[in-house]
Amino acid sequence: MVAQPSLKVGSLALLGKYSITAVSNYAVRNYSAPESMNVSSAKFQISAPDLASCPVSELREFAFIGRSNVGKSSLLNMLTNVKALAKVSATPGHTKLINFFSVNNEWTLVDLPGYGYAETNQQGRDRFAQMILGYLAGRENLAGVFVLIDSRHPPQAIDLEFVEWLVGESVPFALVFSKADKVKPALLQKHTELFLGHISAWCAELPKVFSTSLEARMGRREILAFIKEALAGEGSFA
Ligand SMILES: Nc1nc2c(ncn2[C@@H]2O[C@H](COP(=O)(O)OP(=O)(O)O)[C@@H](O)[C@H]2O)c(=O)[nH]1
Ligand SMILES: [Mg+2]
Repeated sequence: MVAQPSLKVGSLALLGKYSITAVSNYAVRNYSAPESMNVSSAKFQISAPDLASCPVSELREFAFIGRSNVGKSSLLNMLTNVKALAKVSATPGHTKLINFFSVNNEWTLVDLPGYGYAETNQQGRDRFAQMILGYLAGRENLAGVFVLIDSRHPPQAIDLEFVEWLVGESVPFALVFSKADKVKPALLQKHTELFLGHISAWCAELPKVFSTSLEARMGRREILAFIKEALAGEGSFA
């Protein structure tokens, strides 16, 4: 039974609900694990327009999502070492679909369309929300979702709204603060803490937090190690 998404991602109705002045002092610890994972292959499998069309699979899935321009394609390239991966995902026609990639023939990477898209009409917005939220709430082999957040900005309503929905649906998630090279460490820390401060109101346990940057391939090892751990039945995506 697929839970009906209750939230319209992309709706700006909740803008203003989240004040960014509520600073909480959460200890921000970047997840780190000694053992990472070799990515030996990453192959495009299929695109699906909705949950019902997703391929039947027993392999565990790890989904990636974030607003357009947050650095998702760059991160997927970095994680898999396959440039064509993001190319497929960015091909017109694929950008609004759920894209599946098989990694090491062992797990599945899922590239979800960005939320907050400027859909032209309500019908488009509804279809879009239905696709993403339907997948996230209803996909049985989904291990968890990595939510990309642009490090340069204080918490944005659309990201908070999305995370609040994930918590409400009990979808395991981790946060990935992207473009970390674009901000000073203190500001990265501040933006991360502000974000965690907001979501701590809804989460019993705070999610894993990663910081990534194309420079020096920062965050790659940690994210792959986290996935490896989940595949071994450990950690918050187990
Ligand atoms: N400085 C910096 N720029 C980045 C990083 N990741 C992505 N970008 C840039 O941000 C822009 C959007 O990246 P892209 O991966 O296409 O974002 P997407 O729309 O979320 O797939 C591109 O110009 C990238 O080169 C990063 O870690 N550091
Ligand atoms: Mg992209």
